[in-house]
Amino acid sequence: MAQATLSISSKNYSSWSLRGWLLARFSGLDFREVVLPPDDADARRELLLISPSILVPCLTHATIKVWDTLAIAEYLNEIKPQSGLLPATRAARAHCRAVSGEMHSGFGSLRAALPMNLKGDFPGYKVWAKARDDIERITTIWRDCLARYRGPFLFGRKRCMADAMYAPVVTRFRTYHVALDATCAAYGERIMAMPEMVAWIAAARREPDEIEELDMEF
Ligand SMILES: N[C@@H](CCC(=O)N[C@@H](CS)C(=O)NCC(=O)O)C(=O)O
Repeated sequence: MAQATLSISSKNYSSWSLRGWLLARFSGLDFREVVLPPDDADARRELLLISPSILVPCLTHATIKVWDTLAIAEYLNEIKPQSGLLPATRAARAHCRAVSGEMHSGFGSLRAALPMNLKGDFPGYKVWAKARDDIERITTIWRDCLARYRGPFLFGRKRCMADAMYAPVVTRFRTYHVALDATCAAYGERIMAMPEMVAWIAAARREPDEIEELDMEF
């Protein structure tokens, strides 16, 4: 039986849950997922007991509890150093941490304007200027990484922390029909084709429909 549990919430709406879950899957950790319904007051009380920040994802590994996605990524890298969550060279690791940090602490305009909604499909969606600046920066990061480390993933052959961090951006670009250059579009296809993403999206589609108050930054 899995020694670890990962608490997450809506697979359709919760981008941080997706990131934490992908990180755990990329690491190869044997874990059980605990899905807390985000619109249920009892579940929120349960979350309060599980996660000190009252936010998901939260990883419990034996007696150790880790919350906040970047902390989870670093913890997983520590317990599964061969999994490639961070690249092999110090310079690439520094770069990977920097672009992962940018996603973790930034791109607020993009997150507010284009919330993750895997079941949504909004052709012709008007993207406001500040969110367009975020899109410009994100696609510059992707192009730079793919050129420097030669793909197919951001830091080369293995999926890493940065790919998990940007996966919900890939889905947002599809949901809101954001036009991309060929390099970024191909990267997006690659992320969407990962078996982990296919499984997550299938589960999101099985979730009950619209939780209206979650049709916002989440
Ligand atoms: N900085 C946090 C952000 C986590 C976060 O915002 N999680 C949202 C879901 S995507 C949440 O738990 N919301 C709980 C709630 O609103 O009840 C991280 O990196 O994990």
